Amino acid sequence: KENIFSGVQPSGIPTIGNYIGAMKSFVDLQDQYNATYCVVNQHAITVPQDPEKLRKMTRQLAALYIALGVDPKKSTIFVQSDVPAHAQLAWIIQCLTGLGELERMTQFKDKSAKNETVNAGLLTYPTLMVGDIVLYKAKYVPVGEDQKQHMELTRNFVDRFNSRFGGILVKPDIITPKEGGRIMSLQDPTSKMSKSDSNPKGFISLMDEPKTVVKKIKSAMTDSLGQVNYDKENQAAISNLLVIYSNLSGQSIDQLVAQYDGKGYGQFKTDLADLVASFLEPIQSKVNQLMSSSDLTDILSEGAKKASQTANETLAEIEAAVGLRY
Ligand code: AQP
Repeated sequence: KENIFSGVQPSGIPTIGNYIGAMKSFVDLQDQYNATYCVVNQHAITVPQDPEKLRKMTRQLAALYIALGVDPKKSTIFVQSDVPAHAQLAWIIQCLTGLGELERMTQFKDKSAKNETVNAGLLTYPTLMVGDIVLYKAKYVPVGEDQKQHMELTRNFVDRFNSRFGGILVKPDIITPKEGGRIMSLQDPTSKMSKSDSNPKGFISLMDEPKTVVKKIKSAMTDSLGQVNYDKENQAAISNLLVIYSNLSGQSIDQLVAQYDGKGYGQFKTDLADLVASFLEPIQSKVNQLMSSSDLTDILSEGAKKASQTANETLAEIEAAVGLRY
């Protein structure tokens, strides 16, 4: 089986955007591949985090992986800071990456524009991500479209490293969903849905209560055309809602457009809100149950053990190749 790796930052509660763009694939791909899924808490501290919240969100995110269907018997689930090889390798990668390359990353540009103080970690974030992926020799990385640029950087790094130090590393390919690789904000269809959006009406978090889901979907932006259509250019907001509907229901966008022909937005939004709320309900009760049991701690320590083994082997190979073992 080929290896896949991915991770989510505990920088907030994941949104349905994170689910549709990435976490849904975690579940769908785990039978076919040797899967490793990480809670990337070291990435999360590239912007300020409250320690108490970060601790809770780290556990909650791991519980969400499992509640969504990632099976710890099939896949390795662990927390990044439990495996020191990630930070160790990131240092080496930083020393092999040009400053200009990192300064060009759009995520760095966006996030540094939003934050008053910019720390060095926000700039070097992609080198930690490159390390995450290469440590597990991942052939595929299921992520949303916003990660395309970081994935290109990873691929370029692997090429450079392999030609300079010998072909040790695996060059990874991105896996993004056909529809849903970029779910947009409910309040602004030109910006990406983000778990750290300061306006909570822009996103639906996976832990939102049913009545919050209903409120957020009812107040989601639409347009004045009043016709449920898939037209990203002229009806971006309703097209985004259609993508969410289609991903959660398994119905195609064409089917949905036909189903709501002549029905207007009211019925469409009511049905979508019901769908989202009933999708989330069993997931949330599973998360709450896991959070209060010791099983989660056991799963994460078992996961860290397994991940460390692979990660330490790769790190040793890399250190030997660059001359750090003597
Ligand atoms: N809007 C989105 N649509 C589809 N996929 C998305 N992803 C993020 N936003 C969307 C994918 O979710 C995975 C986890 O993301 P992350 O935690 O690494 O951080 P991010 O990409 O920066 O996502 P957010 O939600 O915008 O987080 P914050 O607000 O903390 O920066 C990734 O695979 C990502 O592509």
